[in-house]
Amino acid sequence: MTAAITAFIGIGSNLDNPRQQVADAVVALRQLPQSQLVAVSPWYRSAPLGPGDQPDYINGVARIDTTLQPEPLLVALQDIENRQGRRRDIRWGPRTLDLDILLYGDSTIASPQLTIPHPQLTLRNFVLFPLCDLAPALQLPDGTILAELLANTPAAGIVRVSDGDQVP
Ligand code: A4P
Ligand code: MG
Repeated sequence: MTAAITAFIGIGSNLDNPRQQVADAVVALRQLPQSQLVAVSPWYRSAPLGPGDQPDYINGVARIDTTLQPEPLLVALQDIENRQGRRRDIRWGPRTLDLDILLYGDSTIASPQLTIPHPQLTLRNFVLFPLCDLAPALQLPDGTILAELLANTPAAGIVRVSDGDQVP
């Protein structure tokens, strides 16, 4: 039997009732094959990073333990995005649901489909805050200590809007 890998999934939405979108995403993540949803961070409201005049985002992070390999995991996440009405037109544009693989165990991956750790992870407070809520002692594959990164990350533009969801 393959040992399960701990992966962290970034969740974001800024269209069509974002609070409901992220709640629906959690329900879908619970049903991922070969995986167990272990924890969901508090939700944060964050100012949009990217083009134009778009609504604020709701962001959070989920921890799963999975025996899916990274590529099938990406396909399963994109399937959830599509089922929640995701359209892909503008890079960094508004979206009903965005699910990014932030970390997959200690793996470092650079393929045409996948870059892990997620390249923007260290630059985005709306990722670092919920990730640190879930895994305060985490080190990135290159040895960076998450808590040190967070200590140097301004909380500008983000507000915590809930406690963590209960995962039975
Ligand atoms: N891809 C490569 N690596 C990964 C990974 N680790 N996880 C590829 C997921 N996908 C990965 O993604 C485009 C391609 O990235 C995928 O086909 C996959 O093969 P996409 O989700 O279709 O397109 P996108 O989301 O427009 O681009 P990207 O680069 O994923 O955008 P980001 O970085 O996800 O940024 N502001 C706030 N406040 N909160 C947000 O959540 N999100 C974005 C989107 C912009 N501004 C935001 C937020
Ligand atoms: Mg994405």
